[in-house]
Amino acid sequence: MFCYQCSQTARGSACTNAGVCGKNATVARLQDNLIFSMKGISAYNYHCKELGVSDESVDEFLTKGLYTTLTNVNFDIGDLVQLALDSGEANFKVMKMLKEAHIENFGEPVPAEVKVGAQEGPGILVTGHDLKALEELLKQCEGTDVKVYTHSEMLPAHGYPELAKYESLAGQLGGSWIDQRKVFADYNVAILGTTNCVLPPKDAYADRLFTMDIVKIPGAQVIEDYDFKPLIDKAIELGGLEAEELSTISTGFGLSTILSLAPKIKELVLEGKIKRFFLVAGCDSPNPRMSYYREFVENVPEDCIVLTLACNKFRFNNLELGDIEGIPRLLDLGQCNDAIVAIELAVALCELFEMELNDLPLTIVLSWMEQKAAAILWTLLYLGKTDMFIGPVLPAWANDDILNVLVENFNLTPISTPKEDIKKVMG
Ligand code: SF4
Ligand code: SF3
Repeated sequence: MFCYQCSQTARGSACTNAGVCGKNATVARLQDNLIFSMKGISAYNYHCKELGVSDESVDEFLTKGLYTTLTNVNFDIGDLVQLALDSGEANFKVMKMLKEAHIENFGEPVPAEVKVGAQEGPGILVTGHDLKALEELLKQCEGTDVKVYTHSEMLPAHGYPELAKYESLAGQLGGSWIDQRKVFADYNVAILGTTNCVLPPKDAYADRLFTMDIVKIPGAQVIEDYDFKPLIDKAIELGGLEAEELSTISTGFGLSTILSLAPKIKELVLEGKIKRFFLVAGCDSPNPRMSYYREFVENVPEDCIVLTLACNKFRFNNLELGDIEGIPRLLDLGQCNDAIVAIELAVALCELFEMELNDLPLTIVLSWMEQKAAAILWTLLYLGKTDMFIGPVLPAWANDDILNVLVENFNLTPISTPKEDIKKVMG
């Protein structure tokens, strides 16, 4: 444990073995876990509020959860596990609310083939999750020849009809957040960071990096009140990119699109032509073990479908997986907050096959990096999903006591090797 939140803290520096107040290590870690999960919920809740929607019960949960972690309030090992599951419920509500707000504002996503690579002319590269920011920027780029490119978690924007309608939305540059220092340096464009996972800039692009609103990074200029003029002016001042050879990647598989395929999917499952669905999803990180996820997808049997969301998709979304009688074998459902789409899809599959969630031929293989992934993990646990794989490393705040609970109650399994894990699942 590591706690230095009150003046009683050991040696005036930190309680690391046990709290002077009586808090034990497992309680401290469960409190940390709760705070991490609430940070994730707050990120999504913030975007909901930007789009004008809120849910009193989510706000109440955040207040209660934070109060619980105050000094000498709650040392119960059972209560804090329940609160973690409650955080999963609050995150379920907030992801659902955000999805509905996205659909209300930008339409429901439809499959899109996105051009990857530079096109001729001045450009702006937008990274992060904030679709409202992207929409405002696209509006303000109208009448200019500036091309707007997405990066990392902004890729799914191309699937939303009310964003894709803007001519300036040109394509995608780079992959997940981890390549930003190279991609931002390589392309001479103005850059906008809308949410988390923006790194302090390298000199090569510091003068053309902008953030906005709550996102502030040393060395970057801040856009206020959605006034993107300084960003657009910078893009024009920088001059044009040279066109390079383009490739494409697909995104935008919304719930309605997939449900329209439900009769065909049912037929293929009953005929044994689709054996299993894998949701391979989560964060990307520079950990060398992240190569697991590409290798996993490469080795998924040909009679299985891979669903994905969030930024670990860039590990494998350039693979050509083909289709099973017209059903694409790789379906990108969107951003990390679109985990709600995967959940709604799982519920629909339960109805389609008249099965319980854990009896579905669906295996979830997660990677986590930051606190939104922690909130999503707790959502899946709150829904009772068992037998999930998690990597590339186990959460450091979970000690043996906490891991035992997760293993015994949910059979949450650390990733091993792709081939061994696939064998375990497929039998
Ligand atoms: Fe130590 Fe307890 Fe104070 Fe934390 S709250 S610093 S564990 S005495
Ligand atoms: Fe990625 Fe940060 Fe987690 Fe939104 S952008 S999934 S890491």
